[in-house]
Amino acid sequence: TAAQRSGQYVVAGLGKTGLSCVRFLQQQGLPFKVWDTRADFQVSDALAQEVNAEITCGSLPENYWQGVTNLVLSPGIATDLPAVKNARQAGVAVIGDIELFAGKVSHPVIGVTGSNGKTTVTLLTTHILRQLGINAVAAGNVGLPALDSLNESAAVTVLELSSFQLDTTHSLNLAAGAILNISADHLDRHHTLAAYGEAKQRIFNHCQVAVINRDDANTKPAKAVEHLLTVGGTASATGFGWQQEPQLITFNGEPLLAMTDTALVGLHNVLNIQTALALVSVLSNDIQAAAEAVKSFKPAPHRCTKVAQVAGVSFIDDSKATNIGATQAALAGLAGSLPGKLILIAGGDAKGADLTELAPLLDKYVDTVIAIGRDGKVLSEIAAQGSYVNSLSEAVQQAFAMAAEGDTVLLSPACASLDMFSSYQHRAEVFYQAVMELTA
Ligand code: UMA
Ligand code: ADP
Repeated sequence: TAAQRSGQYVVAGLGKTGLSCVRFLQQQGLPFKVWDTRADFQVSDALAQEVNAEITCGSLPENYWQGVTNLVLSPGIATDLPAVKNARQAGVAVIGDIELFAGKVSHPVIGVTGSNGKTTVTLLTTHILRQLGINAVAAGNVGLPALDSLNESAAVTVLELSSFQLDTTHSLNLAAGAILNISADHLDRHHTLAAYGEAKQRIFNHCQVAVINRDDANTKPAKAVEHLLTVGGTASATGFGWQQEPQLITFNGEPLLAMTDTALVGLHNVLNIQTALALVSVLSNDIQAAAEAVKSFKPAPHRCTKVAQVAGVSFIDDSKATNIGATQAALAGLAGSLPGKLILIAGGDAKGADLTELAPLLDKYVDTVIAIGRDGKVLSEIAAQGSYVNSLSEAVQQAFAMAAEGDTVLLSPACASLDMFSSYQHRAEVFYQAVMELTA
C-alpha cells in the first residue's frame, strides 16, 4: 500500500475516524502520535488515557515531522493545510483511514460513492447481501469507521466513501464500486466541480467491476475499467432498465421488481435500487432473490420521510438533503404525486454551491419557499413566492399558516445544517418538534 511501513504515524483529528485509527495502530503495535488542528480542543483525561500517546493541539512544533512516515488525516481535515503541505515536503505519506483499511482487509469490499444516495445504496446493498445469507457489514462514511468494521468478522464490507475519504486513498481493491451521480457539493473544500469529480473517480482505480449511471455522464470511468455495469431511468434490452408504466425495474428486458412493492419512492431511488442490485450481482448470481430482498428494506430516516399530518397538511422530513442535487431529487420525486400545493422550507450552509441553480425546479414544482439559514436568503428571492425567517420553527409555523388541507410542507434544505444545528438529525428533530407544537 501507499502507507510506508516503518517509522511513526501521525493521526490527525480525534473524531470517530481518528479514534478508530488510534485503536488500529495500538492493535498493530505501531508507533504514533496525535494532532488535532484546533488550538482550543479540550483533551479530557479519559481521551488522553484512551489515546495513550503524545497529543498536540493547534500549531505544530518545529521538527514535528521528523521520523514520521505516515500522516493519517481524518476526512474533516483539508488536505491543503500548510502543515499538511509541510508534511508532504518532509516526505511523509498523506493517507486516510480507508488506506489503512485497504492494507489490512482480506475479504471482498464493495465501494459506493456519489453526491447523493450513498447511504441508501450502502445500506440497501448490505441488506440484500444479508438476505442472501452473505454476512455483510456497512462501514465508512455511513457511520461505522472502516477500521472498526474489521473487528466484525464480516464476509463482505460495503463501504460508503466520501470524496474526502477517496482523496487520501490510494490502493483500495474493490470487487465492485459505484459512482451514483455527481452534482455540486463540498465546493468549499474541493474548490471546483472537476476536482470533486476527480476525487470520486478514484474509486475506480483498483476496481474489478465498475457500476455507473447512464443518465449522468460524470459517473463514467475517466480511465479504462475491466468490467462495466450501467443503471439508468430508461429502457434497456440488457442489464438494468426502467419501465415508467407500470413502474418496473427490468433486467435484460424482463420485469424484475415493481417499485410499488418497495418502501422507496422517486426515480432517484429506482437508480439506487438498480445500483445495489448491480453491486450484489458481482457476488451472487441469484438476481431474483436479490430483487425479492429489496422489498423488505426499510429506508433510513430524514430522506423524504413523511413525519406527520396536521389538519390535513402533510409534513415531509428530507433534512438529509444537504446539497442541491438531493433537493432536486426530492422535488422531482414528489412531483405528480401531491394532491395540493407544495411549500418548501430550505436554506442553511450552501458549502460554496450556487443555490440559484434550484430556480427552474422551484418554478416548476414549488408554490412557496420559506427560507432559513446563512445562505438561504437567495432562495426566497428567486422563488415566485418566498419569504425569509430566522428560525426553523418560525418557518414551520408560517408554512402551516398558509397551507390548506391537502397541501404538503417539505423540509429539503439543499444545504448543510451546521450554521444553525449540530447535525442534519438535529435539524430534523427541531422540525419534528415544531410540527408537533402546531397541534398543542
Ligand atoms: N478536526 C481537526 N481539524 C479540522 C476538522 C476536524 O482537527 O479542521 C478534528 C477534530 O478533533 C474533530 C475531528 O477531527 O473532532 C472530527 O473528524 P472528522 O470531521 O473527520 O469527522 P469524524 O468524526 O472522523 O467522522 C468522519 C466523517 N465526517 C466527515 O467526513 C466530516 C463521518 O461522515 C463518517 O461517518 C465517519 O468519519 C466514519 O467514517 C459524516 C459526514 O458528514 C456523516 N460526511 C460528509 C458527508 O456525508 O457529506 C463527507
Ligand atoms: P448520501 O449518503 O450520499 O448523503 P443519502 O442516501 O443519505 O445519500 O440521501 C441523501 C439525500 O439525497 C436525501 O435527501 C435523499 O432523498 C436524496 N437522494 C437519495 N438518493 C439519491 C439519488 N440517487 N439522487 C439524488 N438524490 C438522492
